[in-house]
Amino acid sequence: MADVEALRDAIITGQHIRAREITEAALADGLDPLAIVHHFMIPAMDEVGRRFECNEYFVPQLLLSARAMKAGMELIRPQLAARGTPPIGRVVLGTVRGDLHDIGKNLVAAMLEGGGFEVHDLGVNVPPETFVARAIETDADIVGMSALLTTTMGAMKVTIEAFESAGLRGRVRIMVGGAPVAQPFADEVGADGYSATAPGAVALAKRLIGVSA
Ligand code: B1M
Repeated sequence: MADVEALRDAIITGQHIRAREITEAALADGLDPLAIVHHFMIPAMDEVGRRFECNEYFVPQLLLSARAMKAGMELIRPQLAARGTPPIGRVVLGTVRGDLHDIGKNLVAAMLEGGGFEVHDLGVNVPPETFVARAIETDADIVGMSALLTTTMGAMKVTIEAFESAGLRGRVRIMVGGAPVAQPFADEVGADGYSATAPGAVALAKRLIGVSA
């Protein structure tokens, strides 16, 4: 029986091999992948953030914890995706220019895949023109942007303006998210929707393309 409680500690203390082993064992025991994410992984990263805020942790510890979270997510992701039905829409997703945070964005990608979307994940530090080019290339229905820094939120506005300049604004729905983003900001930059969470992003994406959740 997997000691899934220990996953939280493995992530907080940055033990990526242990995090992977526990996740593997938990999945083999039949634990719900989403429950693993929500009950153990996200709370672990919240604790890492808390320690960073009060100077108990510094950037190296953040990186180790992020690596441990990713090690577990690599196993969770295909299982979430496997739950899905045929694609109900295409999403181009990325973390905006200047921003290297990708844990939340990866979670959103996995949840969207699990929710039946075809996801084109552009990674981090994505320039506006790349969002536009990939949206055209993939004939995307939705573009999703993530930002974790107050200093990079502005890139969402610039990216939306790039879609306007390309004459695509009427064709593509745009959704935004990430810890510093909120509904008033989403309204201000002209996004079509905002979600505070990864599961919420799936419901929002469905709403944006007119599919009932
Ligand atoms: Co950074 N960092 N970081 N960091 N980091 C934060 C964000 C920070 C709040 C920490 C702090 O000071 N308290 C702070 C930002 C402060 C601010 O802007 N006001 C900060 C800072 C300052 C920095 C650096 C500048 C530090 C430095 O170098 N001095 C630097 C910036 C680098 C850059 O991006 N250019 C930096 C670097 C890093 C690491 C590389 C070390 C690492 C990232 C590793 C990685 O992602 N691969 C890191 C981490 C891990 C964090 C914290 C601790 C955790 C972030 C995280 O992964 N959370 C974070 C503190 C915190 O959040 N408590 C912090 C878990 C994740 C699941 O949540 O991403 O919010 P989140 O995603 C959620 C929702 O927001 C939503 O769904 C997810 C789950 O439900 N969501 C969406 C996200 N995207 C969405 C998109 C949607 C919809 C929903 O639609 C498209």
